Amino acid sequence: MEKKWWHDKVAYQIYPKSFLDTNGDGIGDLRGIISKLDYLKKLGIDIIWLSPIYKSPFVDQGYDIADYYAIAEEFGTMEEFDELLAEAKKRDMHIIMDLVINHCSDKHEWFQKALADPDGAFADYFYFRKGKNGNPPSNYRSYFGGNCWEPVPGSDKYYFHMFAKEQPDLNWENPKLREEIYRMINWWLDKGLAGFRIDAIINIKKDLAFPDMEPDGDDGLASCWRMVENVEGVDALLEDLKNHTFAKKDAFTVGEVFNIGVEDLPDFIGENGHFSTIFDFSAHMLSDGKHGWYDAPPISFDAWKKAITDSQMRVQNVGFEANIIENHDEPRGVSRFLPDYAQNADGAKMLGTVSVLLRGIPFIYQGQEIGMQNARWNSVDEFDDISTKDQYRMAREAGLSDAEALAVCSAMSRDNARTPMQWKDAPQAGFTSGTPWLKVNDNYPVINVEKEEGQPDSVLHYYRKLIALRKSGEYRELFTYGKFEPAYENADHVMAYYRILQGRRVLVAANFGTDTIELDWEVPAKKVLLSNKKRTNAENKLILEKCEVFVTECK
Ligand code: TEU
Ligand code: CA
Repeated sequence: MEKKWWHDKVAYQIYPKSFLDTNGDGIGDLRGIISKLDYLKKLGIDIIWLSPIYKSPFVDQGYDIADYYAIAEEFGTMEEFDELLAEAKKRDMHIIMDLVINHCSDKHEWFQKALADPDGAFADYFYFRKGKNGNPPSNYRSYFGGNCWEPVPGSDKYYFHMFAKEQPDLNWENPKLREEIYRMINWWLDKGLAGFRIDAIINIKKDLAFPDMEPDGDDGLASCWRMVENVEGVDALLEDLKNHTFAKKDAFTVGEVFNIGVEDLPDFIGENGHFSTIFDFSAHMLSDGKHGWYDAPPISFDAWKKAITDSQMRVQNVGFEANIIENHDEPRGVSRFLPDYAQNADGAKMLGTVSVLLRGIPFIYQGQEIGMQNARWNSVDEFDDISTKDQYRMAREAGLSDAEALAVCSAMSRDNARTPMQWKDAPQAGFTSGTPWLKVNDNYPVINVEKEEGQPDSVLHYYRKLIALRKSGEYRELFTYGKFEPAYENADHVMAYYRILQGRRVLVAANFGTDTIELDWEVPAKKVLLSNKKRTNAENKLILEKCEVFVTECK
């Protein structure tokens, strides 16, 4: 396999709006990010992914872009962005941006021009279609609820949007549109960007006949993503995109791709795949409800273990996936994947170890490194997220009480990950001197960076050691290229695996249960490399206390 510059890197996702506010307006900003580069460097981060910072009306928190060439005023200026790039480079760190090109904002100049002339050239940057017998062109439900087709005022046409109605989908069949997008991508790469995280990219290929589909809800609509699943031809678009942009710059790209079949993996992340890597969402998809969050199934330990193990086995002969336990669309991993008794510092370390040492590119989401958890939500009015509001409405329509719908949203809301970063035990967790745009998690006096800096056994100190181990001279190659092999597969409550390279073997073993576990070694251990319980010696047996994880080199 040809080695790539990004194979052995560790990435960190920043959600700029909630990271650090330096001017008291309650919104995180670029200055805040610049001031924390040393913090991230010390953590061991190489690549920083910024969620969107482009000019936007923020209907979907910047995933609705009004100008691809401008920085949102809320976050700062282009000069500050250039400074961020330069400061990152000085520290040998790479910046990647979010690339949201399936759709733009309805405030984008292209869409405004399309509205002004629904039969003109700019309408063809989007999907403008006539209705059918007084109805929209098809019966698709958007991701955020309601029909995907919105009437174009003053015309008999509708425009298509898979997300909010303020996020019209871009017409990738139009070569003019593609050219504009490629020019924009190259403009950012020329500035010195290392690459992109690419949003909702599988959605760019539509079935241009927009056929009606069998409804899958009481609203008579069918989930729009089923149309995307049924259509062929996305590969050609993705290759065109890559060849006109990323390939020429050796850029690192991570695709947000759901639901591709194992047979498609080589096309996506093989040696000459469309992307460098794609996120592994297999554990997260375990809580996909049939209709929404209100019927999301709980995740059992065994299902979680199987999802991760299967995914590692599937991917390792093809390429690299990007491993996450959470991101800005998902609840906090500690609250979601750990049983109640493990939702503490030991559990956070255990989950982090299992995730970061998998084969693939680890992505750490802001606050994960201090063990941040879901917030307690007292009323639906406390949520800001467009998707959460829609899910609350759906839950109520399905017959859940206010309290039940609130409980569902509290468990699944995207705002759980978007509460401000907890820097210290000070008003608003040290995130802002003003009023934060979204409330701070009540647990900030206990979980915060400053406090954990002062505690040698904190989650933060542990994450530093964990990443340092992964990147250490002695183990870097093994953790990057070593094969993944499941270990102690039949032991209840145990998640364990080996990483193996050229006859060397490291074991990662964790006990997610409540009782101490004693097992005969499959392969005896010789040296403990990392432990969340201060274990330094390998015993005669494999012994794991409740919530214990350790990493050992085997004989
Ligand atoms: O997410 C795409 C996506 O499929 C998610 O919308 C998912 O269905 C949703 O989060 C469930 O609540 C990307 C971004 O990560 C997300 O933040 C954006 O809202 C979305 O695209 C639209 O740009
Ligand atoms: Ca600010």
